[in-house]
Amino acid sequence: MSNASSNKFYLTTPIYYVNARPHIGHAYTTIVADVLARRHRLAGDETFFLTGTDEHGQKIERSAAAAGVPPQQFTDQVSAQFRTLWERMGLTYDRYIRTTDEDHKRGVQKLFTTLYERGQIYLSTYTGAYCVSDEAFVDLPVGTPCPDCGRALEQVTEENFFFKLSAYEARLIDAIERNELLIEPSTARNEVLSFLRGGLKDLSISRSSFTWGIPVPDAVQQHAQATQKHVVYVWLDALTNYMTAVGYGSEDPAEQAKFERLWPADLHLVGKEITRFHCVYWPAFLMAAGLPLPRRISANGWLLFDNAKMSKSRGNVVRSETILNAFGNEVWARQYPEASAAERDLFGADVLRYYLLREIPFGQDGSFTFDALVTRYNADLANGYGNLVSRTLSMIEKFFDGVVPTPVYEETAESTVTPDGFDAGLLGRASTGMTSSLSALNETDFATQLAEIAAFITVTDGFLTANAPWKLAKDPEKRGRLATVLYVAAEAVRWTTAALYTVCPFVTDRVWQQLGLGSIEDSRRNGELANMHWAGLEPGTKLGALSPLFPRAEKTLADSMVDMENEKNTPELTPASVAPESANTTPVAVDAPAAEPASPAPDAAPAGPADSSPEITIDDFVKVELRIAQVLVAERIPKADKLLRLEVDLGFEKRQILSGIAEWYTPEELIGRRILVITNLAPRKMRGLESHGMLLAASEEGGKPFLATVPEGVPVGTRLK
Ligand code: ME8
Repeated sequence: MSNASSNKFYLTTPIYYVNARPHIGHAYTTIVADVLARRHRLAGDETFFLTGTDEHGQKIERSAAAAGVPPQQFTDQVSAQFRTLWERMGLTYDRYIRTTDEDHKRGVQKLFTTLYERGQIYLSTYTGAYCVSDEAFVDLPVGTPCPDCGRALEQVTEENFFFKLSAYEARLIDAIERNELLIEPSTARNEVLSFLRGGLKDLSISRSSFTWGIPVPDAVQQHAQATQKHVVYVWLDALTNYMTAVGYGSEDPAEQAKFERLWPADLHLVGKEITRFHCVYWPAFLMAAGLPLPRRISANGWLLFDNAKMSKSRGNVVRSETILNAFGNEVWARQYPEASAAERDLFGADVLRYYLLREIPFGQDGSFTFDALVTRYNADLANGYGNLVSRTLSMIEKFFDGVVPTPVYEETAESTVTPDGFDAGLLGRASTGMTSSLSALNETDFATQLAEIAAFITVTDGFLTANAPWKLAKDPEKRGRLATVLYVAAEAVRWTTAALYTVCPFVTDRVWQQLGLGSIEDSRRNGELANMHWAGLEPGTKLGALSPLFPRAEKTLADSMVDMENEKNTPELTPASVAPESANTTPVAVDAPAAEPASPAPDAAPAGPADSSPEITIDDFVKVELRIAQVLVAERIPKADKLLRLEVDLGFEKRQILSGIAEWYTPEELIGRRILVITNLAPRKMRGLESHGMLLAASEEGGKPFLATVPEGVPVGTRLK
């Protein structure tokens, strides 16, 4: 392990959109940042870890409108959900920035003015396509699906300020090729380079058709003779958070000094879908403003659930809260019923942290499953680490009254417990695998590092089994060897614990206390963790009170987590309230071209004769996700007489749905109407357009479908069960 250094290390996560609540995809990047921040602190670096929320733009404005609250109130609520969750999880960020913070707004205005004054911005008119979901201008025809997210591109014709992005192509390529701007993994770097080689167009960096954003400074608007009021393009606003969070734009000398010290950022952690914004736009803005570029941008892959990217738009998300609650309440609190809520959460957070980093090779996509989470917990933490800790420490308790024994080296040639014998095995591994795990500050290959630790645990277990201390204890002649075996095992536990500290800060602290070493945070602060050397454990150390650390998780825990996820979506409606308008008809999902009958909710079945649908269980029914939606856009599709293209708002996102109701409903009567939608059908393409969902209606064979009605006052997005 390298000695304490005095470098600074400034790292960031993306700032998350507040149009929906956090899920474990957001937690993933933030956990990686937390692990790296802890490592740098451990090494003595002046570490600054930034996270926060991205709160402006059309998408957020629309979500707030759909929720029926003013945007500021809406963003306050959702931003607080992210922050509360990060606190429950014990994430050690140094600042939680919100793009609605005053100092951020000032900094963005300063950057905009600087770019304008340096001749990097001009006023013009943009006509073309915009993807509201990605908040991105797209060079494709309006109405076609966005190449990134598949949602329909919208028409925008606006007076905009433009940034001279096209002037930066060669300079960006150069910076990346010379590794002045490091991009990882190489797949992301190659993609960015090929995007750049394809040529760059100037970029619109203001919007004038809505108001929820940071105003372009008046002086700039006047000087440019803008005819509209402009707000700063949300990505320019958002990216600038990395500087405003550490003092850019402040008049306060202390803040200015902070910026001088911390900028440029050493690492931007991002998900792979936003590398272009970070590796093309962001460095170009900085070059244009004469500011240093971030040193490194590292893209994580996607967490997949049911083989698709976990995302709020697909609705296939898993909440971190489910894992905290399940492991906190059903595993930790079963062992420790008195445990505080904070302790339960931190235990659950450790399990999630370990699982995500161990299971998914960083940079690649990886599937999340509840079964794998439980299996991994039981295998690596309960049986592996937990078992090693408990068998080692309880034998020291039993055979040496809870005091770490003094090793005695025996010289017999056949003994496994000679200095040569065990040093070559355990110490050798400790000083290679474990040391690399502890000191690899810039390494993000967490899965390999954790596999090395798991391998070390296996070797130590094998060492204990081979030397059978419980047998040695029966022979007073073997007291010296017993002391040696248990000392070596305890030292191995200490190393393992130090190596796991950044990934599992809560449980490693407990082990540290049981080893008699006090708080692991104190050991981190006083440099002990950064200066590990073999045989550093003092013989004579009195162990702390022993108690189990990783109660086994039952296999059924995976099912309870699935149930918890479903309960999160508990409807605020009773099934009866969704009864169709016409009582003697069967509810059907109206889709195009052929409508497939959907099974009715058991309690909501109409009074008419039972139809021939096979009986289903409640488990079958809960698989269908029904939600209240509001129609935002409805239009006919050329050359498709029966089809309407709808854009509906689900509260947490907008969807495009094609529906075969054009013969019965005009677009005008649908716009603004609240309807019921089946939201978890896999998307499919019709007439080259994606349809993602079905409308629920009642209809007799071949007759007019009556769209199911929704009671007033129930928010858009509410789920029905
Ligand atoms: O893009 N797998 O915000 P966002 C892995 N506001 N990581 C995931 C993930 C998944 N399934 N889902 C989300 C934005 N993430 C902008 C960023 S930065 C100046 C502005 C993580 O709420 C991942 O880090 O859509 C991804 O890039 C980020 O959350 C996107 O969060």
